[in-house]
Amino acid sequence: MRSIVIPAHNEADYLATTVRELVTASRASGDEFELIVVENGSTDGTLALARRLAGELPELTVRTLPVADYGAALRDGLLAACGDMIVTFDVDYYDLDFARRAVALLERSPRTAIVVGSKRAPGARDTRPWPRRVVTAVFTALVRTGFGLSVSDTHGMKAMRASAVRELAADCCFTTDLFDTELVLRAERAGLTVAELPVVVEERRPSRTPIWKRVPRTAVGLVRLRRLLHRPPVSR
Ligand SMILES: Nc1nc2c(ncn2[C@@H]2O[C@H](COP(=O)(O)OP(=O)(O)O)[C@@H](O)[C@H]2O)c(=O)[nH]1
Ligand SMILES: [Mg+2]
Repeated sequence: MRSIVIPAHNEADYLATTVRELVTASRASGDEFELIVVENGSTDGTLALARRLAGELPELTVRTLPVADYGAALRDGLLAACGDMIVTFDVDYYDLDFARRAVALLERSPRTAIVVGSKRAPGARDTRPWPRRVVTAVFTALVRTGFGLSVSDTHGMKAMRASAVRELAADCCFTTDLFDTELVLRAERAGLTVAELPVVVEERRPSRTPIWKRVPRTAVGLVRLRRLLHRPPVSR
């Protein structure tokens, strides 16, 4: 079975469209699937809406945590997922064709734990505004030089082998913006392969968190993550 995990925070305007589109397309594919929406800290009725949708759509499960935190929501969803393959999407950024290709890659390469949908791999097209592209480029460069990251991106859509990432996700200490990065680094340090596929990034709405807020928070987080993950990657 396949699980699709989507963190959701103040998504009353977009959630219903995304969920319905994903359920309709996944049903049409014929594969068994579940959709897990993990809400936390919303103030706009997202939770009530998600629960209403779950009443209509048997494949949808809604989970909720008290405090707004993207990484904590993603981690909760990964740990709750029942599928052997897990795909993570944003409410405003998803691509079922990426999911299909990434899961096929996981199925044919047993040592691969995670496939990242890379905004920076050759062949990718990132339509976000240039300041966000620059932040992504600098962030990835720092993680590649500072942590030995092998892929060209850690944020955004991913497909994962549940048996490989469950324990790693449970071990992750960082939530908010750095959960994805810690998870990918932990997979590499466990000697697992992290692969990437280029994606086209077309967000359905502009970013809601200004970069001037995100950059200092992420910089401090990276220093703390460096201290936590001081061991070098297992050589392959
Ligand atoms: N559960 C949860 N989800 C969040 C939180 N912040 C963002 N998200 C979700 O994470 C995804 C990406 O968020 P978005 O605001 O589009 O971030 P950006 O595109 O990186 O600026 C969306 O599905 C959001 O609803 C949060 O605090 N908690
Ligand atoms: Mg977004």
